[in-house]
Amino acid sequence: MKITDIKVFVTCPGRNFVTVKVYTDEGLTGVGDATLNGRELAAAAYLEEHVVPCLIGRDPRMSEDIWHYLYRGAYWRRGPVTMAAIAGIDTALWDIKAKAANMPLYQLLGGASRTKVLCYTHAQGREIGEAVDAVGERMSQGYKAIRAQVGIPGLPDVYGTGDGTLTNTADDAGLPKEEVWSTTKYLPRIPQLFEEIRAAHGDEIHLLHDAHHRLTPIEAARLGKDLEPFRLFWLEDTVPAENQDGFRLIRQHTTTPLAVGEVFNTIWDCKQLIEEQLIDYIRATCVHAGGPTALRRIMDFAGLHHVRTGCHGAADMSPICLGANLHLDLWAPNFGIQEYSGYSEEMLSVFPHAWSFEDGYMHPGEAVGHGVDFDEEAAAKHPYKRAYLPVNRLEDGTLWHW
Ligand code: GCO
Ligand code: MG
Repeated sequence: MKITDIKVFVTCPGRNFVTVKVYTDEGLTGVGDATLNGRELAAAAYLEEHVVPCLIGRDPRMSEDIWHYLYRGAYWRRGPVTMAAIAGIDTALWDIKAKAANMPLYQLLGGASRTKVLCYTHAQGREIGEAVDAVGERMSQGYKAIRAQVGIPGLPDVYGTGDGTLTNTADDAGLPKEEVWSTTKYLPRIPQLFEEIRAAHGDEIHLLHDAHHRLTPIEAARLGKDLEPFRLFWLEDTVPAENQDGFRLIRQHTTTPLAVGEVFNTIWDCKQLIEEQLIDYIRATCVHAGGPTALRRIMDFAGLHHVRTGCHGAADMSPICLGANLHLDLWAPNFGIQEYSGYSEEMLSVFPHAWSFEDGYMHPGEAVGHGVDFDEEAAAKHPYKRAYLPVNRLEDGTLWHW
C-alpha cells in the first residue's frame, strides 16, 4: 500500500479545526485531527510545506517509522505545532491501519478493557446558585462526573464561566480578549462553590475543578486542602507545569487528587510528574501529544506509576480527536476519565462519527478505523476565521497565565 496524496483542511463550523486526510493507492483513506487552538494555520502550514511532501509514496502501514521520521528526522523535536502536525498524520495512519485490518481501532490496541468510557462535562455560572443549578441540569442529562466553575465577584470574565458557547473567541478587533485575574478573590470562592454543590446534589456525583494554571504551588496546596471535605475527583492545572518540582510542595500538603497535562506534547513533559507520582491523572490527548503512537506510550508509562488517564476533550479539539481518544480510553488498563464538553450540530455536521454518549458514558462505536469521518462539502461551507484564546492580566496589569 502507498500514500498517494495528503490534504489539509481548515474549517470553522463555529470554531477552527485542522483536519488531515491521507489517501492510498488501495482506495483506503484515513483522517486525523491537527488542531492547535488559536494557532491553526501554523499547524496547517507545517503539514503542507514540511510534512506532506516527505510522505507521498510511503507505505502508510509503517506508522511507527513515519512517526520517528517526523519526530527525530526533523532534528527540531517537540513543540505544539510539530506535535499537532505529527498527531494529524499518525491518527490518520492508525485509521487506515484499522480499516485495512477490518477492525475498530481499540481492537488493534489490545481490545476493550471495559464496556464503556466514563466521561465528564462542564457546568458553570457567574453566581454560585447558577453553577449549582447547572450541575443539576447536567446530572439530569445523565452525567456522572461534572467539572464546575464559577464567576468571581469583582472580576468581569473568568475562565470557564461565560455562557458556555463553543464559538471562537476574539475581541471586537479580532484580537485576543484581555481578562483580569485575582487569586486573592478566587481562593475563598471555590470551597464555597463545592460546599453548595455537595449540599444540593449529594455525595455520589463526581466533581472536578480547573484552576487553569493560575496559582503558585503554595496557593494550590491551600486550595487542595480547603477542598478536601468535598472529595473532588480531581483538581486540574493548579500551577503552570514547566517547573514540575512545584508539584512536590502541593502533594505534601493535600490529598485532593491532581490532574495536569492538557498542554503537554510528549512523554518527556510527563516524565518527572509521573515517575515521582506527583499527579493522579495525566491529561495528555491525541492531537497535542503526537497521536495514538505516542499517547499509548504515555498511558502505559503512567500505568506503572499509579497515574490514570484523563484525556483533554474540550470542544477545540475536533470530533476526530475525541474519537481516537475513546478507542485509547476503552483499551487503556489505567483509564481514569474522558473529558467531553460536547459539540454544536454545525460542528458535528462536518464530522460524521460512530462514537456515542449514553447516561454519562461514551463508546467509540464498532465502525472500522477510529470511526470518525470528514465531510469535505460540509466543511467548505465554513471557511477559516482568525481567532485567539484570551490573555489574562492581574489587576495591576501584570501579564498572567490564562
Ligand atoms: C479544559 C481546558 C480547556 C482549554 C482549551 C484551550 O480543561 O477543557 O482547560 O478549556 O482552555 O482547550 O484551547
Ligand atoms: Mg483544563
